[in-house]
Amino acid sequence: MAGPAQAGHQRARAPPDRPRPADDLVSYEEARLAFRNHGFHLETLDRPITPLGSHFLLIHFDVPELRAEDYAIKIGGHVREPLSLRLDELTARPTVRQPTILECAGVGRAFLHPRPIYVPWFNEPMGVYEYTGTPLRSVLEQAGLREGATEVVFTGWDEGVDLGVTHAFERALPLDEAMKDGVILAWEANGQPLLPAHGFPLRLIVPTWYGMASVKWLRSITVIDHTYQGVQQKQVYRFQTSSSDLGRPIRKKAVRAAMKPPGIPDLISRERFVSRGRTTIHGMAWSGNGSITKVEVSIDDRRSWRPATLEAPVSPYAWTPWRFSWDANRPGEHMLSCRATDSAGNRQPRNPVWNLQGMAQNGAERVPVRVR
Ligand SMILES: Nc1nc2c(c(=O)[nH]1)N[C@H]1C(S)=C(S)[C@@H](COP(=O)(O)O)O[C@H]1N2
Ligand SMILES: [Mo]
Repeated sequence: MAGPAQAGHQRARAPPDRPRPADDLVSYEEARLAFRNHGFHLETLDRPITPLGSHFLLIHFDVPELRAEDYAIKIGGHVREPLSLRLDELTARPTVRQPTILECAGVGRAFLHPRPIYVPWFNEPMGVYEYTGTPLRSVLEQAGLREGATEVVFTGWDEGVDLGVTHAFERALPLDEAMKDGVILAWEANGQPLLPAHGFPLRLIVPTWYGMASVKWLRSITVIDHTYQGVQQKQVYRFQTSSSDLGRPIRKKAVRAAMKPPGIPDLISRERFVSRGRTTIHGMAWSGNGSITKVEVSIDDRRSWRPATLEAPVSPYAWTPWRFSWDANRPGEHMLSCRATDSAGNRQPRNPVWNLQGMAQNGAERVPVRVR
């Protein structure tokens, strides 16, 4: 497993053979977390919908064992009429099918040094499943929001210990975010019941926020009239520049473009081999703060940039496909990169931006390719 920052890229320049034993190993804990929480299969990045099983996974504690037959979710708190809805009652409600991009806020953590010991993602914690579900807004409206309601808390069935605190995985959304179009209670992905690891039988989907907001294995939804103070909100998922900096909460996905690695891989280094000649590079781009207005590609390690061609996303909540024609006529090493700009004017930085928890990194991706 490659180490921090650019170590993976340096190793990629070694001869394409089994390398010497690594001296830049990630920790034992990180390796174990990486097995439980696998990444997106980048070779599927030219498909608008990610095949089941090729989407990334992030499970904080254990996958709870839940049965569809006796499942019901409670909606209560600061509402006029608390509800309990069974799965068959949920699926009888107005239903939408919605391809939606999910991305973990820990993206790019492995590029940072020093970094916290947690899932050592590079650029692969993302995916687009086509979710089937019902809009959250109509469920909240049925329960009837009472005067003074400010936030909505989503509680999962999974429980564990983080920062010494025993808790169920739980996150809150401000009321206006919870009421937005696209926020759904989902029971299917790609036309099949959610896989157990992805939240069976019911999960929340919040399209514009990083993945932690999309609570899986939903147990209850509670409307509150104050500011939620749970561990996963107030301590974890903050962009901090030092341990004394309280930081700002991580919320919406930063703009990012990802490239389907061209050609074929070397088994160990994952370096790519491409035959000489013209080759089309495919990728996807997305942002939690608007639509994608531009994607650029660099073939000289981010010195110069040329525009890629954009295609329409299959849903306003999915990613935007892009492609770029590369005349790979010079044999040898090349460093390819891509970067996106969104409709709010945000553009990816050239390099990762360090922060204490290793969150929301969106520096332009670097993909080493050997032309032969
Ligand atoms: N109940 C519960 N919901 C959860 C999590 C969790 O551990 N427990 N992980 C969150 C995080 S951090 C992410 S990135 C997404 C991952 O969703 P996926 O595993 O379906 O890709 O689920 C979110 N919802
Ligand atoms: Mo995440």
